[in-house]
Amino acid sequence: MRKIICYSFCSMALLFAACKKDAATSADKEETKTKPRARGEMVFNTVTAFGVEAQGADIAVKDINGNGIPDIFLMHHDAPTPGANQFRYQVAYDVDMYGATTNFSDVKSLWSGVSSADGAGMSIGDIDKNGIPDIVLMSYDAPSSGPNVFKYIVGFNLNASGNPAYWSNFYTIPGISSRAMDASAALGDIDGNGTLDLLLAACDATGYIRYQVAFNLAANGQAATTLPNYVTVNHVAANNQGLGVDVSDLNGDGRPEVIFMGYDNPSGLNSFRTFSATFNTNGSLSNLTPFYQYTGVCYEAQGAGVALADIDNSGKKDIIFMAEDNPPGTNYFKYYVGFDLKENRYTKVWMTEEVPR
Ligand SMILES: [Ca+2]
Ligand SMILES: [Ca+2]
Ligand SMILES: [Ca+2]
Ligand SMILES: [Ca+2]
Repeated sequence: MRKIICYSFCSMALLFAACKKDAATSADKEETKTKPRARGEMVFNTVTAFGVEAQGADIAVKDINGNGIPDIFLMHHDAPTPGANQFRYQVAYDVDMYGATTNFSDVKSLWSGVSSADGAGMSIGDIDKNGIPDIVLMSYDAPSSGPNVFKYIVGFNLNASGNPAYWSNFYTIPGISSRAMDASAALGDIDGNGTLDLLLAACDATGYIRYQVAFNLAANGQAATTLPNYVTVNHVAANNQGLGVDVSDLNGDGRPEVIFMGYDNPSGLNSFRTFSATFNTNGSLSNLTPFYQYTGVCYEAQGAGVALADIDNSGKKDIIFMAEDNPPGTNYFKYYVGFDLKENRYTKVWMTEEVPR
């Protein structure tokens, strides 16, 4: 059984106490009327990762054991020296409102199809439309020369243990750069035709987030088409150590919103920086916002991810921020929940007010 340690970073809480106090406004009063949860509580979760070196990491949420309580998938793209790269993931079952649990699956491992990658991503959705969730694992293949490519594999029909009935072939989609600072993947029906599409994003070596869309995955996981060219979102950070992306209809109008997250790595504590937008059916973005920054969870990372899901069962989607901490020795997943995303009516930024910045 892997160990989970849930704790508040006392020093960090103190550090951010001042700005939190300033943020306590009438919105806080309004919230307390509608739900009993204590506001402003930051709970950082730490879970031991599955190796000492990663080339990408990601997080996803799905109730895989079907009991109505969210389960969290944590993925580490293992990059040993020497040895083949591997996707390794684990299910954290039935998490509480802060994303914490003591109940874990075993760790799954499979060859990731690459010997070197500049990032990795994971997403869960029912690609073959049989009512049973499927998992996509992607690495951003970084050959020694030439452009990178997104390379993904689908595990179809996950059981309650998180194991698929079978794996697809590997599929490749043209990349957005020759080098990158992490990559990520998210399933969503971007063109609105009822078949899942795969959003593939990477942060290039200069700090720009760019994406490609693999439209309409068939029952074997292969995409029908892609965008004619990749799309540039924006510059996120000159020194970036992680990228996350997730797609979800946050405002309930039937069109998917998207959040892109870069994990800025300045000299001190890292920060999560999010851009939000709405997808048009042609794969372009509307209402793309400037970045909005949240406190990070570590000083050095080898990948990061975000997931959009209602963790505290409030009826509103939350955002989970995760980075894979890279201290000397074993890595750790570190993550926390930002509750109840809300669109700022003026800036159009989808944000949670409960996390100090
Ligand atoms: Ca569950
Ligand atoms: Ca399925
Ligand atoms: Ca589609
Ligand atoms: Ca919520």
